[in-house]
Amino acid sequence: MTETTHSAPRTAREADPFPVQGMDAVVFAVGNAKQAAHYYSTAFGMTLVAYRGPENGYRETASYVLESGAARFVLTSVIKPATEHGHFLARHVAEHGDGVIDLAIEVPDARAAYARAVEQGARGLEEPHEVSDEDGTVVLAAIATYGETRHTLVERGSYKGLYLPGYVAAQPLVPRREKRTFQAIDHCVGNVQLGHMNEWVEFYNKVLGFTNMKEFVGDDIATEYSALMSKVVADGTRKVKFPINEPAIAKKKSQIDEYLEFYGGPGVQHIALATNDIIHTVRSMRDAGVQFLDVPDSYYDTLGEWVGTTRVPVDTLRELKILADRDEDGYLLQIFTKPVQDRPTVFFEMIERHGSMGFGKGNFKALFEAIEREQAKRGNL
Ligand code: TYF
Ligand code: FE
Repeated sequence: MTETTHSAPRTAREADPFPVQGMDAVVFAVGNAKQAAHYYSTAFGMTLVAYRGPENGYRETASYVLESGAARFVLTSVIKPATEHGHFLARHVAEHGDGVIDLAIEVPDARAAYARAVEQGARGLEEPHEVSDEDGTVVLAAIATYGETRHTLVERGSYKGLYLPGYVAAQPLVPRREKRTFQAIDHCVGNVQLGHMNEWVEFYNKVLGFTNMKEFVGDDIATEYSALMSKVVADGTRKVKFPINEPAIAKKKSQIDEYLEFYGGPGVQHIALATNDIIHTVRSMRDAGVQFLDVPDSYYDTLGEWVGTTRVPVDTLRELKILADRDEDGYLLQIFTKPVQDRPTVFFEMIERHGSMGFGKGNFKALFEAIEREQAKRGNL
């Protein structure tokens, strides 16, 4: 049901044209960063570590830096627009609602990365420049990607600060959890307009030297039940993975069209967060009031037959509505939140991988039917 192409990860001996160290941060522009910081602390178990705002001389914006293991979120709100950036943030939130403005990537050499990206056709947004404080120097540059989203290229070198120059240490908003809810960013998914998926896949191929992963949603699934097409690009080490979706014309209105309509254009659809204990993750998030997509009982009646045994008994998966999938490399457990703001736009996935490098293609039918039930409730199907 999905087609297979072969593009294995690069071996160490092959030079990577665009070496990356991993995701640096997911930066959100939101209407109320103070309250969002509280939500990601209490509901996602993240820890506030740094802050920048009026109290330390930045009167235009407030930014909260939260971490969970290697994952970093930055939540930014405009307080009173003064510069071009402040006006951009204000307009971004007005047009798109809460959303992701930046998928920042850590690179060993931001100048080289920027030069190569622009030479390969990327639109430059910020020329490489140094920012410094008493903890050292960071080199930043930025390029545009789909919609109004950007990739800031962050070269940390030996910088010792908590995030970036200008940020000060902040105390956690709630007591630190005994155990993290999640450990890392697994993948970040973009939604683009009908007919543009391949353009953006080629953009990542050419500009960032990313290669296509074998899993994708082709025409067959698109017309049968998903109403979307999807391909995945990743860096040479597979640390940064970016699936790109576009709507497909099917019997029903595509969930991607719903997103594009309510976000007001292309943008980040979901962030997948890696956990090593999805049972703990889902229990603690559900206890804190996070809502997940519902999965019908019938899914679990046949699950054991095709997925085999996993770390978690089927009854527990059923109780928590966790999905499971298996491929030639292993298996994965995953679950999807409902959209986390009133607009049916950004949501999260929690994923526990055991060998599988896939994205849960065995679950696409059950998942897309669950999303469609939510679309129908909103009157958008
Ligand atoms: O990232 C993925 O590919 C999976 C599956 O609208 C998926 O999480 C794909 C499209 C979509 C929701 C989930
Ligand atoms: Fe995903």
